Amino acid sequence: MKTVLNVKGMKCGGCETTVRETVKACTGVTDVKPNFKENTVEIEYEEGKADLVAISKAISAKGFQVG
Ligand SMILES: [Cu+2]
Repeated sequence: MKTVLNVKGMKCGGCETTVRETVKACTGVTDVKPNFKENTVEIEYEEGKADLVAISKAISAKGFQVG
């Protein structure tokens, strides 16, 4: 499964790395592609294993705005 979240607050490649590592640490996530210029985070995940609400909360906890 693949989804794209709108994430505001990423300003550079370092922010992308923070988001990538944060999301990759979540259960069921197989790939993460953040794009700070477009304010998007593409997430590939295993359906039934990944919890998108938990992923969104993890991103928010790092200081970015999801939604
Ligand atoms: Cu940054």
